[in-house]
Amino acid sequence: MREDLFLKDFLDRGSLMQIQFERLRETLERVYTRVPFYRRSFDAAGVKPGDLTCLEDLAKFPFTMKDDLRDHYPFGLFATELSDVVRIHASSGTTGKPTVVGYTQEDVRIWSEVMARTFQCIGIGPGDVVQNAYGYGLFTGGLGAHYGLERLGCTVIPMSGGNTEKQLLVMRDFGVTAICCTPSYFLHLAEQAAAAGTPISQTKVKYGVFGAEPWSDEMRLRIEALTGISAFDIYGLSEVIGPGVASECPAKAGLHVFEDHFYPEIIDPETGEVLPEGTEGELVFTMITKQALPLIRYRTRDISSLTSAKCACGRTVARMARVSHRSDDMLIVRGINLYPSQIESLLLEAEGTEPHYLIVLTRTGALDDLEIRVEVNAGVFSDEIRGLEALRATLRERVKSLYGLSARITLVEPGSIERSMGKAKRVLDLRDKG
Ligand code: DLL
Repeated sequence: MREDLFLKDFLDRGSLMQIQFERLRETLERVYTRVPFYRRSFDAAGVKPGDLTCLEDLAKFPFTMKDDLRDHYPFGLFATELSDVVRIHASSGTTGKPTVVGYTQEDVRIWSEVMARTFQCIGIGPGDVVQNAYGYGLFTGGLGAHYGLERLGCTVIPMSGGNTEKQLLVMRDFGVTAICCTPSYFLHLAEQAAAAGTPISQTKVKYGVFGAEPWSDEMRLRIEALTGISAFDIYGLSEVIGPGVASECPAKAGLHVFEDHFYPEIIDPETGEVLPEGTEGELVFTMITKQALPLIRYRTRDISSLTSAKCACGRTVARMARVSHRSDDMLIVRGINLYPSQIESLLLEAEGTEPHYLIVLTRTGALDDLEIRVEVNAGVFSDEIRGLEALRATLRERVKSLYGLSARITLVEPGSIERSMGKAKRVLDLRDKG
């Protein structure tokens, strides 16, 4: 029989919304009395916690931005005493100080619960041997997945990231059935395993639990074809809790949001207006059970959409579309907007390419130059010049027809683009320095 914990994903929407409303009202009261920043921001917006009479009223409340966390670095937005905080994590931004988050004992319990629900949603359970190759440390991936796996009763191997040879040894010798890491690191593991003559398809690994970075459907197909595993997308961010915000199920038709803890909205990133279901926009979360750091209407910058239609798996919680990009990872090249994820799909649709690429932006005078470096498989690479030239021309044309931009396509040897143990780096923007 399914444990009570998991029944939470199958509640009727009316009961779920009642739970959300009660938790939300309590949270608004709590932050208003305990966090000076929220008292000021609610007062400035002319709203009081009591103004929430239905879930939609949340739209009257102000947003929280990443800068608000930075401005109150490190613990200024905590709603509990530091002595009640049992864990600190942080995510390193691209610039400056890290974003610091904290958890009470109860927050850690909830985090373990939502991560257990994540794995259960995928089909992982007791009896599975899970290699956890998300980084342990300030990054939330390692410990978040670890606690969820133990809560569920799986056998967890706390590998952390890196040390590829040992990862492959453990995978084989310990009979690993599921692995957790970034999709880009898994690709690296798969390539190294194949090169060593012991491909992952010959191990017991069935499930890949991948997240922490954007990855396309084409990337999923490549991973599955290469290794024979089933690849699942999981989503989360430190500010909300870490991993455990949303997860795919075997239907792979969007990610189930654990809505009894995280209330999602989609807004227009320009106007801040709440958008109707099914419309693409920026994801915003309000944490309705967090104790140490409950953020109200936190703007993630991640672009997605929501549906509350029941899933084929029977779950009734809302689903978010896979996050293919962030509102702030858009590249503007000669005035044209492009996203690394679109380039990834375009490259991987072509035959002969490998799922490793780097977008390099430079500037000559006033003009931006776009170079796309992509690895090609060994067959193509050793092919006659004519074959390479034809692939280069195909890719150049595809970029041209999609964006109207001329890109320099550089086909490089397999294995020559730097691999990452965690989040992959896809863009090298040298324009400001040049
Ligand atoms: O990456 C938490 C996590 C760990 C999620 C392990 C999944 C697995 P941060 O380091 O704070 O937290 O980065 C959060 O990563 O706002 C997204 O932009 C991106 N991201 C996370 N998961 C996905 C995903 C962790 N499945 C930021 N698809 C988020 C696309 C993702 N982007």
